[in-house]
Amino acid sequence: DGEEITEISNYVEKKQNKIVRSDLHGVAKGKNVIVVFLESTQAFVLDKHINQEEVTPFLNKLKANSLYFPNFYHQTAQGKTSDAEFILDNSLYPLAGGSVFVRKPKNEYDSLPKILKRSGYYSASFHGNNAQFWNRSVMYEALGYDRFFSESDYNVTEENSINYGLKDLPFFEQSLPYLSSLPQPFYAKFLTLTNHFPFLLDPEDQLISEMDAEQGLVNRYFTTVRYEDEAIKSFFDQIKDTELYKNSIFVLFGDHYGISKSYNDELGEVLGKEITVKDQVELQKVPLIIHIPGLEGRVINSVGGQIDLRATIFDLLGMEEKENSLSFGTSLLSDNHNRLVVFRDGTFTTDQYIFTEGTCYSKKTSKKVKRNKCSPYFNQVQTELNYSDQIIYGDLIRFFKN
Ligand code: GP9
Ligand code: MN
Repeated sequence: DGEEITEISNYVEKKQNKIVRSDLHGVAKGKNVIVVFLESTQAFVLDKHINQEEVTPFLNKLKANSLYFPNFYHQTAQGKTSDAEFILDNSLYPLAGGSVFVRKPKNEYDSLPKILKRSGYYSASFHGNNAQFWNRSVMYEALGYDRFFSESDYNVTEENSINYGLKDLPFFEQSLPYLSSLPQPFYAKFLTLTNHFPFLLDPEDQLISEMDAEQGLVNRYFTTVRYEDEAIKSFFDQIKDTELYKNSIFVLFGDHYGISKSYNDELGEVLGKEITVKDQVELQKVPLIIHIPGLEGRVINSVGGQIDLRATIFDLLGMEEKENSLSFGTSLLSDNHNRLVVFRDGTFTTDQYIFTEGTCYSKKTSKKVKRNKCSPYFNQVQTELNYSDQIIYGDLIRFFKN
């Protein structure tokens, strides 16, 4: 095990040392970190109109006043939301099968809550579903959360819930008093819920008219995203009235896709193009918006994935990923090295190429290109996935002490 750890930590260190500090390093030092998971929200909903109506009017405005990352991908597998949580908190890859939350909750982790705790941060997660779903109540112990506000902490009724639980609007409304009472600085994670398959909505929550395409599910998706957008707007409206606003940064990101590839024909109709194998990878882009009150908006084009979120947050807080743990993310704020986004199935993308299903594609032309454009990355892709698996299956973090 000793050898294994040395090999992995050498790899991680080499990767981390390539990074050059951005001018944004430390701009949010000491601030609260509020992360909002945008359930099943893919990037194509941003700036999208359905029957001349904006699908995400609030997020569109917010991203103009925020750090906005248009080349950001989800990297989840079967563990869906729980994978997104795992990746964010640990900067490791999810497992190829099942959910780490369910399969490895007894491991030792050096997670975001734990690392931030060493800098005096309190941490809490907020979610309107029951505490046992995805084994959260158990896994959150291992991840070091101080408090989990779940279904039993909310007033959940027939009227204010749908599908998996509390609707997003009452969820944020009822969460705010809890949030205001947390010791500061804190890391708070909000998991939204309403925009979840099969995208059900009560008539009063339908704020735009449904599209009239072939598939009801695809039609409904845009209306539940519109509702989610409204809930986030109300959250911001409420928090802006409190002291918390200027003492916090807000990280909003999509946890995974909402429309699976079985609906590609219908989705293609809405997006006005036939969805190719290469497009299928591009559809895994999810929104990433980091709002820092007082900081001017900026588009950051770095190609990256959820595994890079933690390092990016550390960068803003003036901390460094490399001081911490065995992890694979690098800050998205510095775009001056060869960035690579690895997906669980071995698919990967750089700023120029996509490799999927055994074929290399140019992002610019969408055409197939020679394999040697992609082959220089093959090794790194397999190495990272293997190392990550070794860490999880071998419970290696328990041996890694800085
Ligand atoms: C359920 C919520 C949704 O608590 O996290 O889970 P998902 O199906 O998206 O993984
Ligand atoms: Mn989810």
